Amino acid sequence: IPGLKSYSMEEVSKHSSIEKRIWVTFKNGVYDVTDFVHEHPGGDNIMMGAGGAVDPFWELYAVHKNEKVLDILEKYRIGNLNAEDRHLTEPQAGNPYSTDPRRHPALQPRSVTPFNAEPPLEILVKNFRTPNELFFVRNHLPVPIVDINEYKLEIEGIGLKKSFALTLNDLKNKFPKHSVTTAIQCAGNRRSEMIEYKEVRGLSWGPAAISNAKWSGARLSDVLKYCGLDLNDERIKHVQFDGLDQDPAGQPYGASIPADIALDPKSQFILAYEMNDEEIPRDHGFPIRLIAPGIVGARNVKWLGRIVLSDEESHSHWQRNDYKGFSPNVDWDTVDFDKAPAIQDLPVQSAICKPANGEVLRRDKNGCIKVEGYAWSGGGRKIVRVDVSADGGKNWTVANLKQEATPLNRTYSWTLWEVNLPIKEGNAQLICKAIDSAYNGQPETVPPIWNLRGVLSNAWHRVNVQVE
Ligand code: MTE
Ligand code: MO
Repeated sequence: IPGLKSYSMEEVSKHSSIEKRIWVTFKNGVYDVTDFVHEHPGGDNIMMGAGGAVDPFWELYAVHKNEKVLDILEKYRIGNLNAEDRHLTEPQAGNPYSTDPRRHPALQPRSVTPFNAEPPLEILVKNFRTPNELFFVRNHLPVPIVDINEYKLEIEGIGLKKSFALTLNDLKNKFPKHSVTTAIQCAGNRRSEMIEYKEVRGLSWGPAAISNAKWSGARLSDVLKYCGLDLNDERIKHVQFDGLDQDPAGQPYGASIPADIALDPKSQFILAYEMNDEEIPRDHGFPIRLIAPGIVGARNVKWLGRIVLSDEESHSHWQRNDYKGFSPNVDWDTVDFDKAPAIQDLPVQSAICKPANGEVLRRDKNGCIKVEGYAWSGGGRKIVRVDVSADGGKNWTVANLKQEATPLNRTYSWTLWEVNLPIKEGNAQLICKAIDSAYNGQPETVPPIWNLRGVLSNAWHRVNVQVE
């Protein structure tokens, strides 16, 4: 825009805190976005661009690529970037997602860059172990390219005399291979039902942001014992995990899990190199992924690069300022992320996968229809019952459960269920609800559990059908 004041990049870079005001550049414009910071839908991620160009971040977080966003930004314009510095803001050649792997065409994308997708519901319940290429994908950043000859897993922190760097071969050859079957569920699974009630910030996941697989690798506890760690060292409160995927500021995706769970050999934490007996696919964490059975998807860190034994939680954005639950009346002006614990365990969940919403069905000779779905609970709690209703919740039929013969408090894989449900002709609402081994159940409706990030969505699942 001619006539506006011209600034150098050096000048812009001095404005990278609220006190000194926050300036950013986009293309040739200079913007003072200080007053917008608290309204930013991506929270304090905006601070990653403070004092510099936001172009590379916008390449990554492609939600910005629409006119509404440009209109908002233009309101904060204070000047132009001087001609000499314009080359600094030009996006680097190539799209950071161009080296992402190819995906199965059946996966339904909820966002393409980064790639987030879920399989169709009726396919999800066909297999107790979800095939690798159909397992839902939740990436925050481009999939990192890992050279297997260079790969090292770094281990450091409290209780270790020195830091360690283990190769993939070390992990495969120095430790017994251990397998665990576990479901991984995103905290945002079924968020779309919360969005239907009231808008939230987040990807509009249906009920298939969950999948189940057998994972194999070295036990975390075996690897740490090999490093000389006393697993009962009381000084260690959290185990932090960093991925090899990084944002443009060089910050890795990271998470942490309380030490008393992560370091307990019975928790079966695994540094996995196999998924369903195959090499882990790139989308799911090649070459090494942390498997934290019973713990929310977000902490099952993919492309694992570093483990830190610490007295505090990971400082990652996704640990401290995301993936937390709040009361329905908390909004973006009042939310205080320090006040809520990070989601670790997850509440009991279930969903109807067949028939599909809106389906027209015929009854069998006994006046029944077949209904199928999944159920799962966090913390290793086994599903003990699934109730299904064909009349909006007046009468319930108990479903047949297909599950592993694992103990009540250490069942990490999901339960698939099916039921022949007596039903009348006409329009009907099918409902399912599950009970876990702690006798926890699901809430009846969304409003009392609605929250601004749309996480922990586990109300009774409802599907409308027409019976002829
Ligand atoms: N690990 C890394 N390094 N980067 C990520 O973006 N996403 C997390 C978790 N681990 C993520 C990650 C989230 S939020 C979820 S739900 C699961 O991975 C999804 O695992 P999947 O893609 O194998 O289904
Ligand atoms: Mo997630």
